[in-house]
Amino acid sequence: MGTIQVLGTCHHDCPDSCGWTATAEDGVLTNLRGNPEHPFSKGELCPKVNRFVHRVNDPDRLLHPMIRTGEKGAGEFRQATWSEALDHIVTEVNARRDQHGGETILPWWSAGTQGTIQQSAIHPHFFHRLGAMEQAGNVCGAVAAVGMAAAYGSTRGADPLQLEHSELVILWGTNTRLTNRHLWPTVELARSRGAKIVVVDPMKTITADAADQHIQPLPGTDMALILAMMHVLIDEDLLDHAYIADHSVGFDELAASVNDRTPEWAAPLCGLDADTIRTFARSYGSTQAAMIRGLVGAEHHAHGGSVFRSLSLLPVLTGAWRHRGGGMARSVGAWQELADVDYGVFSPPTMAAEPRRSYLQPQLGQALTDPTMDPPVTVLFAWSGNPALSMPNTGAVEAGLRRTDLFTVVSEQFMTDTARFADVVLPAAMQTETLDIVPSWGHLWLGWNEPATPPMGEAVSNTELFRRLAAAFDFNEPELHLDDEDLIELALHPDVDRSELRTNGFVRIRDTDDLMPYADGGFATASGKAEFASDAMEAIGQPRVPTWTPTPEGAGSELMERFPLMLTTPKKQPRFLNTSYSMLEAHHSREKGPFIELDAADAAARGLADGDTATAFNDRGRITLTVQISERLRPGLAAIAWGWVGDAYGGTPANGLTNDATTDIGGGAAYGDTLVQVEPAAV
Ligand SMILES: Nc1nc2c(c(=O)[nH]1)N[C@H]1C(S)=C(S)[C@@H](COP(=O)(O)OP(=O)(O)OC[C@H]3O[C@@H](n4cnc5c(=O)[nH]c(N)nc54)[C@H](O)[C@@H]3O)O[C@H]1N2
Ligand SMILES: Nc1nc2c(c(=O)[nH]1)N[C@H]1C(S)=C(S)[C@@H](COP(=O)(O)OP(=O)(O)OC[C@H]3O[C@@H](n4cnc5c(=O)[nH]c(N)nc54)[C@H](O)[C@@H]3O)O[C@H]1N2
Ligand code: SF4
Ligand SMILES: [Mo]
Repeated sequence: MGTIQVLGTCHHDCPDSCGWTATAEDGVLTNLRGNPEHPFSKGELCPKVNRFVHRVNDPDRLLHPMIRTGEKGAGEFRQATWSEALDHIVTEVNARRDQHGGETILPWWSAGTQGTIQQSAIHPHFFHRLGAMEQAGNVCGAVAAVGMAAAYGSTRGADPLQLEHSELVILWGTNTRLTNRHLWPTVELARSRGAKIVVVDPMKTITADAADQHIQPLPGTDMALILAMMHVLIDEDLLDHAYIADHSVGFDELAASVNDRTPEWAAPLCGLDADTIRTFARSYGSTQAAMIRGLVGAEHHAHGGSVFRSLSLLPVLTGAWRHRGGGMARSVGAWQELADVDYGVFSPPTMAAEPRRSYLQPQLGQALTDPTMDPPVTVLFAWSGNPALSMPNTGAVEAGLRRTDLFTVVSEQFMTDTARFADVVLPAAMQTETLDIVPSWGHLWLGWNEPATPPMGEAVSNTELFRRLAAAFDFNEPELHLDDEDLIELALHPDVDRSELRTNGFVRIRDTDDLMPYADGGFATASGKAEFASDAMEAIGQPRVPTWTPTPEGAGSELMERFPLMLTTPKKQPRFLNTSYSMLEAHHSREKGPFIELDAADAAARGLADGDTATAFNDRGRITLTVQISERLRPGLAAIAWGWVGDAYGGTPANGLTNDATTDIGGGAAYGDTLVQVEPAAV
C-alpha cells in the first residue's frame, strides 16, 4: 500500500471545521496536520485534534461488535460477528415492534460527526421504514436558530469573518478563544483597527480576560439586560429611524412594552449596575458597525429562544445591518444549506406529511421513564453521541438505560458511559476512515473528507451501519442502499465545483462573498420585514414582543430558598470536545478537575476553603468533589465543569444536577437554569 496523503476536514461538533492533511502508511494512520491552505484554520488544529492519530490508534478503541453478558451498565460484553449481532438486533427489535408497533423504537443521535452524510443520510429512511419515533429539538443550536428566525424569518445572519470590519465586537455568551479559536485572530484584527471588544458572560472566561470590557450578568437574565438596552436605545433616540420604517414591523408595540424596562428595573435582576447597562446600551447605539456574536451558551436557558430573538432585533433598531461589520453573527449553516448542500434529500418525501410520535432530544430520560408513554419505548438506538453524559438530568437517563425491558443498540468508537448500558455495541469508524463532505457553522467553506485508511477492525461508518441494518431487516428500497459517493452527489448542489472541492479540500460557499444580508432589508418573514412584534410567535403561545418572564428555576425564583446558588456547567475543556476525548488518559490527565468552583464569599459562608470536599445537590442529584475557590465566578454562582467521564465525578456526572426542562422554543435544554445548594461533604 505504501504511503498516501489525503485532504480531510474535521468532523467534530465545533464551528471551525478545520482542514487537514492525513498521512497513512500501509493502511495505518501515521500523521495528521492542519492544511495550511485552508482559508479559515490556516494550518492550525487544536489541542484535541492534534492528537487525533492517537485517538484513531488507541488500544481501547472498539473494533468489533459486542453483545452484553453482564448486568445492564456493568460494561461486560463478549465479542460477536456482525451477522450474529445483526440477527440478535432483528430478533429483539421485531419482537417488540410486533407487540407494540414501530413507535416503540426511539432513535437518539447527536453531532458526534458533523459530516453531511455520516450525520444525516440513510437513518431517516431506515427509521421511517421501521415506523419508529422521530427525534425533535436539539441541545445545540436549534433554540438560537428558531429565536433568530422569529425575528428575521430565517436563520441567515452575518459572516463571522466580517467582524474584521467591526467597531464594536460583542461576544454574547460565547467563549471564542476556546470554542471557536480560529475566529479569535479576526477579533484581534478588529481590535488592532480600533474596535472595542465586549464579552457578556456570567463567567470570567479566557475570552473575557482578553476583552476590553466584561459584563457579567447572572445566568439566564439576558432578557432583562436586552430589554433595558432596547429601552435606552429608544428613550435616548439612538435609533436608525429610516431602517426601522423601511425594514421592520411592530416598532410601536415594542416601544410601548419596553417603556418601563429601565436599566434600574433590569439591574437587580441581572446583578449589574444600572450605569453599566446604560453605558453599554449607549455605546452600542452610537456605534454603526456593531456586531453581536453568539453561539450556544445563552440558549441553554428556559428563555434561550427569546434571547436570540431579542438579540437579533438590536441591530434592526440601530440599523447596524447597513454597515459592513455590523449585525448579528451566529451559525452560518443556513448559507451552506441555501447554496451548496441540500439536507432535504435525506428524508423520505412523505415524512412531513405523515408525522410519527416524536420526543425532544434533550428529554431522552423522560421518554425512557415516563410511565404514561403508550406504547412504551422498548428499543433505543443511540449513535454519534453520549447521552448518559451529555443530556440533562442524568438520573432520568440512567434510570431509562437501566431498564431490563429496554433493548439498547449503541454505535460507538469507545466504551462510553452510554455504550456500557447497551445490549449490542457496534464499532464506529473514524473520520480518517470515511468519505464525506463537511459543512461548517462558523465559516463559509465546505470541506472535503477523503479517507486515509479503511476502517480499522470491523468498524463501519454510519452510512454503512444503516445499510447493514436495512439489509438485516430485509428492507430493500434503493434509498437505503445508496453508496457514499451517490449520497454526496445527491446532496451537493449541481453548481458546486466538485473538482475544486476534492483538489483543494474545500470550496467557498457560492454567492457568499462580502455578505451584507440585510443592508437593504429583505428579511425572510412573510412581510419581508424584521418583526419586533410577531403574529407567528403569538400563534404558538409566545409573547408577541420580547418580554421578560421569570423562570421556575432561575434568578429570583422561590426554589432559591432551598437551592440558593445558580449552577453553570461549562462544557469546554481545551482538550475535550464535549465528552469526546475525556476517557483518553493523555487528555484527561492534562486537564485539572472536575471541581466544585465557588466564589470566595459563597465558600466562606459555608465554611469551605480551597481544597475542601463539598457536595453540590438539588432534587435531581448530589455530586461530591474538591472545592476550588475561583475568581472566574461571581457571588451566587457555582460551576462544575462538564465533559468528564462519570467516574471522575464519583459516579454522578455534572448533568446529574442539571435541569431537563425544555426551552421556550426550539426544543432545547435549560441546562443553565439549575439551582443547587453546596455544603461541606459528610465525613
Ligand atoms: N475546546 C472545546 N471547544 C468546543 C467544544 C468543547 O467541548 N471543547 N464544544 C463545541 C460545541 S458542541 C459548541 S456548541 C460550541 C459552543 O461554544 P460557546 O457557545 O462559545 O460555548 P459554551 O461554553 O457553551 O458557552 C459560552 C459561554 O456562555 C456562558 N453562558 C452561560 N449562561 C449564559 C447566559 O445566561 N447568558 C450569557 N450571556 N452567557 C451565558 C458560559 O459561561 C460560557 O462561557 O463550542 C464548540 N467548541
Ligand atoms: N451540562 C452540560 N451539558 C451539555 C453541554 C453543556 O455545556 N453543559 N453542552 C451540550 C452541547 S452544546 C452539545 S453539542 C452536547 C454534546 O454531546 P454529544 O452530542 O453527546 O457529544 P459527545 O459527548 O462528544 O459524544 C459524541 C460521541 O460520538 C462518538 N462518535 C464520533 N463520531 C462518530 C461516528 O461517526 N459514528 C458514531 N456512531 N459515533 C461517533 C464519539 O466517540 C463520542 O462518544 O452536549 C450538551 N450537553
Ligand atoms: S475540534 Fe474544532 S478547532 Fe479542533 S480541529 Fe476540529 S474543527 Fe478545528
Ligand atoms: Mo454543541
